Amino acid sequence: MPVITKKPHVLVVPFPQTGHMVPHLDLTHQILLRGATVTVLVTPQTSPYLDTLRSLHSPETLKTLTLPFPSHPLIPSGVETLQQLPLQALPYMFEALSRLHDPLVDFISRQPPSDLPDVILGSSFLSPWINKVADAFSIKSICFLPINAHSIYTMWGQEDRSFFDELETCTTESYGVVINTFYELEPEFVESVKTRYMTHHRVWTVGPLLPVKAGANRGEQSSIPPEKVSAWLDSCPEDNSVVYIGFGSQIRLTAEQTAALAAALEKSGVRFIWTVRDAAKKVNSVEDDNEDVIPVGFEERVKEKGLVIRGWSPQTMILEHRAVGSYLTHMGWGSVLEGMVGCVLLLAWPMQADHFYNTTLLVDKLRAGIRVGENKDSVPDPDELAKVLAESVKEDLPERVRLMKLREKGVEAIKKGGSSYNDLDDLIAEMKISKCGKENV
Ligand code: AWU
Repeated sequence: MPVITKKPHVLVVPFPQTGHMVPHLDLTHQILLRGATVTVLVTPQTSPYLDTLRSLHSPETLKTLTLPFPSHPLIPSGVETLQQLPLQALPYMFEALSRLHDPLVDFISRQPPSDLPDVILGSSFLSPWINKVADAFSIKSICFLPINAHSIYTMWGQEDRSFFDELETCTTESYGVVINTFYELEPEFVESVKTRYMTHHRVWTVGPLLPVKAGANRGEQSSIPPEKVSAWLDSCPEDNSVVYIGFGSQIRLTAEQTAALAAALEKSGVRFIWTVRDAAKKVNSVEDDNEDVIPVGFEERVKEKGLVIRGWSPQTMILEHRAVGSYLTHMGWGSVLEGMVGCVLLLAWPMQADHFYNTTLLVDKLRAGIRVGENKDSVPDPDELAKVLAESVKEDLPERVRLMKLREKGVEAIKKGGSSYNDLDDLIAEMKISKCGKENV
């Protein structure tokens, strides 16, 4: 007879990269609202990600376990997140994080029975060692995926599975998976993940995961006071007249791409906000040293039309503002969902990883976006891009209409009684049942 744990104690182990941590902590907020007690494993540099959650939940229900980041010969000391490194450093990050296994097992072993976690909710698809920690204490390891079902289906269906093989294995070996998507967006792919890969139905679709607090920092402090950005947007008289340009936390454009984009913005005449990653934040950059360099004189020439934010922008606030009508994006999944919820037209310039799968889903299959760039090496033609930018802020584009319909389904999914809301309830119910029926207090 399974034992019901009244308030499950969930150990959350996020992957230290903004695009993974932000939705993972949005999910953590949802399970805290449903009565769970949570301990989040961080290292010193990722502990600030919890500040917004700490302002919303008591230290009795939201606890922090801070462990030192394990050193690695190919990761400069002081670096603890992937966005500070080029994507090529991912294997080194895997190796470093796997050395959290022993200190985490040691920490759990020293807890009184009443403080033992009942379940781990981790990024085991990028940290296989998490499943091993769960096995050591005979508790469930539930894997959180900040990507969508179509990406999972595509990655695991590929011929060359060298990179994905281990990711798939440790995900399918977990007790179940939580996906930041909504069933109505991609039913055929959600069903495939259930039947073809997980071979069970412990697949919970809980998205779109929204910011826990409107206007809160997501990942880093905004480089410009958010109120200054919103005042700039408030000064734009027409709704949907502004293009937002942002490429997430991992991508930096080359100087050539930056110049082409600047030329297109100038030619288009559109109003815009452009977030340019702070090159100084990158460690051991393997990219062009003069990356992300805004052409001299550009900002002066466009100062009546555009706002350049160097570093980090209050992205969700921007995307939700009435003045913003389109979003030139790298198609990182969290940003795509934020653009959809913000009712903006997606202008897709996929760069790496799942960005291509997200573009196939949204642009090619659902026809709810427009492709404007090919990959991280392509350089757009300024004249062609200028035309697309000018066109993108017209309200009647068919792609925008289709995106709005998807948005309605996503908003319904997270409302009480919706598919994502119900899956969150089911997830909590599953967390309350211990894996082997042992007595949980
Ligand atoms: P986003 O989904 O854009 O993630 P990335 O930063 O691109 O990182 C994984 O996310 C993908 O699978 C990977 O391919 C990779 C990864 N933000 C902000 O508030 N201000 C800024 O200036 C820039 C970003 C926020 C943004 C979003 C998050 C980035 C899932 O793409 O609002 O919440 O940072 O998410």
